[in-house]
Amino acid sequence: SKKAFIFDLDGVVVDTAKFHFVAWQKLAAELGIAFAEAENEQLKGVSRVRSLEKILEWGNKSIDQETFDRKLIQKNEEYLEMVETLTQDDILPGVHEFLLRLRESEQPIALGSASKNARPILKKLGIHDLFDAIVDGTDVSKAKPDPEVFLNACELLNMPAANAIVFEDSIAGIQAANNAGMISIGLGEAQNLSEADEVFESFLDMPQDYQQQLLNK
Ligand code: B16
Ligand code: MG
Repeated sequence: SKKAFIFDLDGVVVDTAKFHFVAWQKLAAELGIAFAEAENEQLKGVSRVRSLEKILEWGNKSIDQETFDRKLIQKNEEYLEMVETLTQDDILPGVHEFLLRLRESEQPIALGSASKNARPILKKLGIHDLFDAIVDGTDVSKAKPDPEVFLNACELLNMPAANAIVFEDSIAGIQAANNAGMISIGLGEAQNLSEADEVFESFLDMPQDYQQQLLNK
């Protein structure tokens, strides 16, 4: 039967976290705040505004609103310069094949991301048109673990939440899917994503019969 297949973007479809890392690290350095991989990890799935708030909290710094806004614009411009270099080769292993398989069996597909840059990124990757619905950071008011982003996606696909399967790499995203009553599938390390219904290191590690099972459910 038909299912709603909902994909997170960063960490599931493409590794843009490495670009966020470079841009945030530069911004943090300008503010005299230490920023390493561990900090970047904690910003996965977190909105742009909330990310800068967190960095300032970690550094015990405060800046005025104007500087805050300017820094965010600067960060995003640098991030987008790196996004410009993306090609189809940057799609994470197994994702493109899985998307094509879903299209072949006429399953509804949506994107559910916190990023405000989701549409241009999907276009750069050449897979924008494989999605029947896109819900991103420009469409929602409540961040993951709030289920808003995934519930909106289901609404656009005209599918009940109980029939949805969410692919996520962040803890907040898995919680958002669980809060929506959807099946949650984690991509990444099992120990980080213990709340997910199932975890795979990548789409390549998802057995063919498991994929088939999802399609038949
Ligand atoms: P932007 P996802 C999230 O994407 C990223 O994981 C997170 O690091 C980023 O801050 C957020 O998007 C906002 O992105 O600055 O492009 O609006 O994992 O929800 O697809
Ligand atoms: Mg993510």
